[in-house]
Amino acid sequence: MGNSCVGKTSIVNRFVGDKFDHTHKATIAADFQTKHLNLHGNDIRLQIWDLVGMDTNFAAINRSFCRNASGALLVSDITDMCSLEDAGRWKEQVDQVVAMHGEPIPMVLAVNKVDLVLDKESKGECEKYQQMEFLQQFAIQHGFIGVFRVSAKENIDVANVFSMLTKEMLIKELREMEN
Ligand SMILES: Nc1nc2c(ncn2[C@@H]2O[C@H](COP(=O)(O)OP(=O)(O)OP(=O)(O)O)[C@@H](O)[C@H]2O)c(=O)[nH]1
Ligand SMILES: [Mg+2]
Repeated sequence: MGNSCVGKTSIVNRFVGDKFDHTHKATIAADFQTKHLNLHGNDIRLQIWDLVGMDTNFAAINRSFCRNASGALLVSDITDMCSLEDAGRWKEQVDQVVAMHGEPIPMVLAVNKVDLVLDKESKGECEKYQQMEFLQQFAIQHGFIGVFRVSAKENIDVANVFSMLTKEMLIKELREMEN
């Protein structure tokens, strides 16, 4: 989830099909793709829902898609501070509609398009809100289990975002099975 144009579809396409498209085709309502993973000997079929950008409000359609989710990836664009602030807001809204066994579902923050700031950063010209230290504080404050600066375009850390989220989802499932 995340604002429109932050790169949600691009992240899923990179992760599932290892491909990238420079053009923006707005997602209508929702798409989903599946990906098989093996994590620590566990065969996992991830069902990944790619929801419509939510600039205006947390639309009813997203609310219903979220209800059965066991984890969520919130995406922002590193060049757009509003999209980061909104990601914090969407997280609160997701917490209100979905809980697993009385607890919030694990959510990871992916700050996308990091390729666009790497040059600036090497010259020390990066904005504070684009830097990892700030983002880590932001993630802690908003209750994300982790934050990554990623690039769907350059394939930076995309797989790591999904592994972290999936591991946390798996831990929750296994803990629940033991109880
Ligand atoms: N430079 C750069 N551009 C990116 C990256 N990821 C996506 N883009 C571009 O950003 C634009 C929007 O990407 P989408 O993946 O369609 O964004 P979205 O969040 O799915 O958009 P909606 O479906 O409308 O909500 C496209 O032109 C992409 O090529 C990235 O990592 N780096
Ligand atoms: Mg899309």
